[in-house]
Amino acid sequence: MIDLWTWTTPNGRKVSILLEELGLPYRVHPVDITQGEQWAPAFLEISPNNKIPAIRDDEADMALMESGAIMIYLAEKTGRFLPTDPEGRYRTLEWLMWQMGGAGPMLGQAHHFLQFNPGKAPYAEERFHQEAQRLYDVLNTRLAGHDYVAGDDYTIADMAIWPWVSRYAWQRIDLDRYPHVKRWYVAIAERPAVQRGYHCPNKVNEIPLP
Ligand SMILES: N[C@@H](CCC(=O)N[C@@H](CS)C(=O)NCC(=O)O)C(=O)O
Repeated sequence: MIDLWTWTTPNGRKVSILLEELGLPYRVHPVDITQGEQWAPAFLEISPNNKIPAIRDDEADMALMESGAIMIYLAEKTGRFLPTDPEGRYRTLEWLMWQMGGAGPMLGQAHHFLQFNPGKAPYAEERFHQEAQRLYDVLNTRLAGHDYVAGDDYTIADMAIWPWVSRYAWQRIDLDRYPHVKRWYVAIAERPAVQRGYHCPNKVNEIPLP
């Protein structure tokens, strides 16, 4: 059995979507990060960086934090959603790292300044809005020539990026300006496993659709 500590955020949803796609049984432990539950000593034992998501896999006696590492772990455990041929494998890891090191942190800052603190820091609003648009341009160009970010197959890289794109409204992004991203986003939103994983640990809103 896998235990998942999570909350209704893009980083949390990446892992619940993957667990749903894999059909693995898992127990959910909600960590309400708006109430400081990420600082509880028991949670810090599993996630020393005080952030969700984190998992524990009893079968392997393995606890992990960091969504990218968790996704690689689950994909390798099951042999799914991380191709084994070099082109597929490294293209998947490349786009997973793009999300972890670029899209996630930058779009997170866009949420902070554009959605939650508008008017307080015009420079930061402009900087992170421009960076958001640049990232959507990069993704749109990639998806112009491929069904999914790593190529022909749906992989953990798509599952990592998609929940961040689902917050396009918070980022002041008009998906009509990125038609390939829009096509990819809507197709993934239609997957039943994505819909179940999105509403973990609870339902706060419908999946946004353009
Ligand atoms: N690089 C980490 C980032 C995780 C992260 O930023 N989690 C946020 C929610 S999306 C969190 O737990 N924030 C609580 C806090 O910062 O105290 C990952 O991908 O797992």
